[in-house]
Amino acid sequence: MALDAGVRLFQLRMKTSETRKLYEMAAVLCSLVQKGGGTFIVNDRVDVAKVIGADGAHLGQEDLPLADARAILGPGRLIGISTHNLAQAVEAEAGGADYIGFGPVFPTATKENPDPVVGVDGLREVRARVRIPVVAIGGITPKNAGDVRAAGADGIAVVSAVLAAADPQAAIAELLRAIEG
Ligand code: TZP
Ligand code: MG
Repeated sequence: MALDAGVRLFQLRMKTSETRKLYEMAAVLCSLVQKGGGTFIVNDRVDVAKVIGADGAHLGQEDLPLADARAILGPGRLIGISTHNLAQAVEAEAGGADYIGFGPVFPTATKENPDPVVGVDGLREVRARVRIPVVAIGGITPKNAGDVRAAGADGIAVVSAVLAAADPQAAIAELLRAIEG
């Protein structure tokens, strides 16, 4: 559904599943997304990303260190790093991250114990200080996505704006309009 609606970058985030269940879900979704021309990233689990042939893995500040993840995955795959302040963003780029997530830009109810809200000003500052793509995350909706794009985000990552929408495809279309327009 999301592929059909125009989403091109997917991250599988399954925080509480058994490894086998995560692995099976990741394998199915990876194949679906890649066949549809999308890019598929696995959150947290470098091992799962590697064995299923995902395009990359996404790591938070409490996950495997970037250099070790790179050693496991090799140079040909993407590694994204979640960052929540300028110092983390600069460090991730220096360490060879392919992109950073940055946020939460706005308050979010999706993440347990989120870091402090960085706001669009925090986003603008980080965008000016790193070269790699910056994917904004946290509380992004069709209403504020235009401001996020205007602050320089290269992409937006959303959970509830799509998953809690009455019409998820319409929500995706609105989000795409907001960042393309
Ligand atoms: N990291 C920072 S905010 C967030 C994560 C995983 C959750 C984003 O979810 P939502 O529903 O789009 O605010
Ligand atoms: Mg993580």
